[in-house]
Amino acid sequence: MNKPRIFSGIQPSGNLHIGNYLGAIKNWVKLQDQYDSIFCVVDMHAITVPQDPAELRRRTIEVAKVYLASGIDPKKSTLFIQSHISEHAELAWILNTIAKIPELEKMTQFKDKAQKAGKESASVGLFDYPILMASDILLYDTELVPVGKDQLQHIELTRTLAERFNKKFGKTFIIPKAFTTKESENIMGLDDPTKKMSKSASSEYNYIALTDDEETVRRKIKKAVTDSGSEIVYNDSKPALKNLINIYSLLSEISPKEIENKYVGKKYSDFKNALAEVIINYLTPFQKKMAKLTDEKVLEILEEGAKRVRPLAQKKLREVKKKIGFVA
Ligand code: ATP
Ligand code: LTN
Repeated sequence: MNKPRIFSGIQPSGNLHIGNYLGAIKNWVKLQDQYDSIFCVVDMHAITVPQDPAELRRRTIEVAKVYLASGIDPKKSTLFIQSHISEHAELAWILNTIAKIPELEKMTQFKDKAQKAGKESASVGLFDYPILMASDILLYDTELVPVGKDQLQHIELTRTLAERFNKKFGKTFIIPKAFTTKESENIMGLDDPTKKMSKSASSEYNYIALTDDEETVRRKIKKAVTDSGSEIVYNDSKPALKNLINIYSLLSEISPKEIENKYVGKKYSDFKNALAEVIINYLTPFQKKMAKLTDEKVLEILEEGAKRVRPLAQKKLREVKKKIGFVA
């Protein structure tokens, strides 16, 4: 029996942080054994907000290195760069014609990012972003899409578009489902526990980047906001501490309850020092693995991945074009 397919991607639009790892990539590593897995570096999504060309190139390769150093195995999973497969953009154009403007207008991510860019300067690409994401997913007969919870609305729209197309033109697309776990719950910003940790945050004190060195990790954790009081407890009345305990727990596989017990009678500073060490213990071997990966090797893996997925994308797009009446 063929394994069911999963597809996911991350934008090369900033420094990847421990939220991206804990919320998304860590799950992918587990899933790749049971699923036919495709992981993409979505550079076409990244350019929906302005990007410096040299930085975009560097970050695209860096995201692929993060996938590999985190444990995505190119023998088990397929990795590629979105812009290497032009069918993504072509299918997006076709899906544009069945999507409705209000469906896109209500997307939370669009509203947030458009507001950040300034309503007048937000690009049409930013508005259309969820359609490109739907194309990524639907081109490959994806059954499950492992993502952080912030992406659920986009996956709901993908399902709506797939159902609408199937109804209008006959069964063509598999209706995908989102796959989230407890771990894909948002890791919050270190400077503001009410907002998710984000690579496009304005302050570097919002996140721990996967490339941060020891000194930076210690400095950022020391500065991380905490709640009033002095006890190390895990509950909703202390959201900043809860977030720090979550990070500790997910990186060390020690439960929040055990962490509470471990720090009874200790100070915030004791807990924070220990948390910095837990993060450093994860990042050090990870960064060593990343440093060993050469650009040439990574590009080879990405090229190989594109070769593997291209025939799948071409077949699906041919089917779509035929169904809508394009002359072959
Ligand atoms: P930006 O804030 O610039 O939009 P991002 O940091 O949210 O970027 P994405 O590329 O949008 O990163 O997300 C990549 C993956 O990481 C997605 O599956 C997303 O759900 C997950 N993710 C992003 N931020 C977090 C977070 N703070 N906690 C958990 N998962 C996250
Ligand atoms: N929108 C996603 C990135 C993304 C994606 C996808 C995720 C683009 N295409 C397809 C899953 C499947 C994000 O910003 N996290």
